[in-house]
Amino acid sequence: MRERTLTIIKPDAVAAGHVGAIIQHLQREGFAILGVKRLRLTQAQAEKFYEVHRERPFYPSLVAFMTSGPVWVLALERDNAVAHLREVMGATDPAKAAPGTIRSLYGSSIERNAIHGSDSRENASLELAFFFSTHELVEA
Ligand code: 3AN
Repeated sequence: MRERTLTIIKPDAVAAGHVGAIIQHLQREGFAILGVKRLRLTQAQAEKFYEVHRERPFYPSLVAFMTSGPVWVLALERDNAVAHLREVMGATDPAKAAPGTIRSLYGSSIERNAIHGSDSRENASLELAFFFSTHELVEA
């Protein structure tokens, strides 16, 4: 079933010049891009976005990293988009991510892992609404 999900190309991958390659990778995987924004997350936005991790020891460092430079936020659509993006991204730790996955190719540590992808359909809806209003999502 056709479904939407959200990805963030993180500051490490943006700074390293991997945005073009990552977008090409996603398009080759059949994702249509319904919306795109390049922005720098504020402290408040990053804290809210990663709210579920607030109690984790890596939270302050994660928020600092995610606000350290510009990110690209993309609204994506394809069949089974949420699960497929998770597959294409690879495991959280790039060292454990399957060969050929985006994190394996472009990530450098468990924190600086190149890309975010929504982990459920519910979170995809919440995360899409966090960054885009409905009229900003344009059908392919
Ligand atoms: P995923 O992004 O694979 O869904 P989550 O939701 O467990 O992984 O973690 C959110 C983000 O927090 C990761 N993308 C990564 O940047 C960071 N992170 C996760 N685990 C760690 C860790 N053990 N140490 C440092 N950063 C972490």
